Amino acid sequence: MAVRSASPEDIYATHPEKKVSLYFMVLGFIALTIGVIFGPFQIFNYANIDLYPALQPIFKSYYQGLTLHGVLNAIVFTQFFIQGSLLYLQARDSNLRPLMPVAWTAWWIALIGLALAAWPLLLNNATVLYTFYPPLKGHWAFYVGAALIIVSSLVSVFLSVEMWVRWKKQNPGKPTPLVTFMTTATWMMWGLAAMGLVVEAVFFLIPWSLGWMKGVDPLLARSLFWWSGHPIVYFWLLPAYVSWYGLLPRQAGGKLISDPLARMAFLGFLVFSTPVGFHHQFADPGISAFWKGVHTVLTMMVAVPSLMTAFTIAASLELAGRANGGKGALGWVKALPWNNPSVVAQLLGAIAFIFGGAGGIVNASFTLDYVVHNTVWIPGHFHLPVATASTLTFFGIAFWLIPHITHKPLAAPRTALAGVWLWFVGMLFMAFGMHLMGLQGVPRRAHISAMNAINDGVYASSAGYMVFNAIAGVILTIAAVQLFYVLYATLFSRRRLPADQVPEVPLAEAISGPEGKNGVKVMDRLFFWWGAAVVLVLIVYMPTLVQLFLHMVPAPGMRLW
Ligand code: HAS
Ligand code: CU
Repeated sequence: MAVRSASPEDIYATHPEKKVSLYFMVLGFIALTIGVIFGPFQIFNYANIDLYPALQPIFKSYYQGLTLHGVLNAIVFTQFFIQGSLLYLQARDSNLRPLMPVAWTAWWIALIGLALAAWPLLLNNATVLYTFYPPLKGHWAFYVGAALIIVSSLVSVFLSVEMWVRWKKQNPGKPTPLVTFMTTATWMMWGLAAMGLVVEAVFFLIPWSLGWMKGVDPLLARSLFWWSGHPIVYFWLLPAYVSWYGLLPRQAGGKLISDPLARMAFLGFLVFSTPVGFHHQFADPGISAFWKGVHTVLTMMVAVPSLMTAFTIAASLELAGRANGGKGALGWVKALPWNNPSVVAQLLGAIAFIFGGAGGIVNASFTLDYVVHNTVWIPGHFHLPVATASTLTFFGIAFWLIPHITHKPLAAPRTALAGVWLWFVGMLFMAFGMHLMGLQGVPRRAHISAMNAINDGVYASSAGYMVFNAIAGVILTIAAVQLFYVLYATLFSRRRLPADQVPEVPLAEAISGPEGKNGVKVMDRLFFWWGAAVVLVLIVYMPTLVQLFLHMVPAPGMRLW
C-alpha cells in the first residue's frame, strides 16, 4: 500500500513556526555536539588522566577545552533549544502564529553571534571560561558574539510577550492557557535577568576589548555577571518545568493535579529568580555581609517553587501510574511508561535534580559555601540540574518534537532509552566523585592531571573518588554517542511517518483547572508581577551597584593562556 508522505513544503505549510523552531533546536544541538566532545577530557582530568596532549596542536589547553565546553553547552545549546521549543509550544498552546519575520531575525542574529564568538574560541583567543571574568581579556569578537546571542534571546522575549498580549486581546477575561502562561513568565523573567549581562557587555567588556577603555573593575563586572548568571540557571530549568507540568503528565498516562499550583510556582520564579546573585559572590570582598545575607534568604525563597514542583509532579506521576494499573505504595512507579525514551529522559532528569537541588541549598548557605566554593564540588552540583535535569529533558522533548515537526520516526528508540539511562548513571557517578573531591579541597577549573613534580600527589586523598570520575567518563562517552546517534539518525532519516502516526503535542489536562478561581485572575496579571520583580531587584542590587560604580578600580586586561 502506498503511504502518502508529506513533502517538506507540506510539513511547514500549515505551521511555518515549525521550521524556525526546528532550526533553533538543531543549531543548539550542533553546538552541544561540539561542546560535549570536551566533556570526557574534562572528567578524565579529574580522574588524574590527562588526555589533552592528544588534542594538540588543534586545541591548545585544558582551559580552551573547558571554555568551549562551558560556552557551547551551558550558554549556546540551552538558549537555542529553549528559543525553538518554547516558541513552538506557546504557538500551539495558544493557537497563534508568532511574528514570523521577527522569529527568523532572532535565528539569524543567534547564528551570526555564534559564528563570531566561535571564531576566537576555536583559535584560542578567548580562553576566558564561560564566566568571562575580567581581568581575563578575550578577543572582541567573543564579547560581540556573546552580546548578539543575548540580543537574540531578547527578541525571543518580545516574541513570546507579543503573542501572549495578542491572545489576551482576543480572549478578554479568560485565563491564559497554562503552557502559554509558563512560557511567557519564563521569558519575562529572562528579560529582566539579562539586563546585568547587557550592561556588562555594552558598557565594559566590548569597549574594553576594542581598546577604547583601559581597564574594567573586576568586582563590578562580576556583580553584573551574576545579576544574570544566577537567573540564567532558572532560564535553563523552567523550560524543563514547562514540559514536566504541561506535557509529561499526559505522556505518562495521566493528568496534572493542579493547574493553579503550577502558575504559582512560575510566579515565584518570575519574582525571586533574579535578586539572588550574591550567593555566587559570598567570597568576594566589597559587598556587605548584610546584602549577602539578604540574597541568601531570597535564594532559599526561590527554592520553594522547586519544592512545590517536586510535590505537584510526583503527585501527578503517581496518579498516572495508578491510572496505568499500578498498585500499592510504589507499584505506580513501575507502572509508568518506562519503555518511552521521552518519558524516561524526563523522569531520570527529575530524579537527578533531587540531588542537585539538595546541593544547591548547601551552596546557598552563606557559611557552608565557604567549604565548597571554587572546589570541584560546584561542577559536581551543576551537572545535576543543567547537564542532567535540563539536558535530559530537552532530549526527551526532542524525541517527540522532532518526529512531530519532521514527520520522521524517532530512530532506534531502544538506543535512545539506553542513552538516557547511561547519561543519568554516568552523571550520578561523576557528581558523586566531584562532590566528595570538593570536600577534600580539590579546586575547580584546574588542570590537576598535569601538575608539576613538586605538587604531584597533593590530591592523593581523593584518589578513591577519582575512580568514580574515570568510570563516569567511560559511561558518559558511550551515552553521548548513543544520544547523538539517535538525534542525527532521526534528522537525516528518509523515512516518513504516515499521518496518523505523527506524534501530537501532548498537552496535559489538569484535574484542578484554572476556571472560576479568583486567584488565577490575579496571577494572570503578568506585567504586574514582572513590575514587582523589577522593584525587588532594584532594592537588593542598587545600594551595592551604586557604591561599586562610584568607586571603580579598573584593572588592565590579562592573557593567562
Ligand atoms: Fe545552582 C552554582 C544554589 C539550582 C546551576 N548552580 C551553580 C552553578 C551552576 C548552577 C551552573 O547558592 C555554577 C556557576 C559557576 O560557574 O560559578 N542552585 C542553587 C540553589 C538551587 C540551585 C539554592 N543551580 C540550580 C539549577 C541550575 C544550577 C536549577 C541549572 C539549571 N548554585 C547555587 C549556589 C551556587 C550555585 C549558591 C554558587 C556556589 C559557589 O560557591 O560558587 C535551587 O534552586 C535548587 C532547588 C531545587 C530543589 C529540588 C526540587 C526537585 C525536583 C524534582 C522532583 C522529582 C520528581 C521525580 C518529581 C529543592 C523538582 C519523581 C520521579 C519518579 C520516577 C517518581
Ligand atoms: Cu545561583
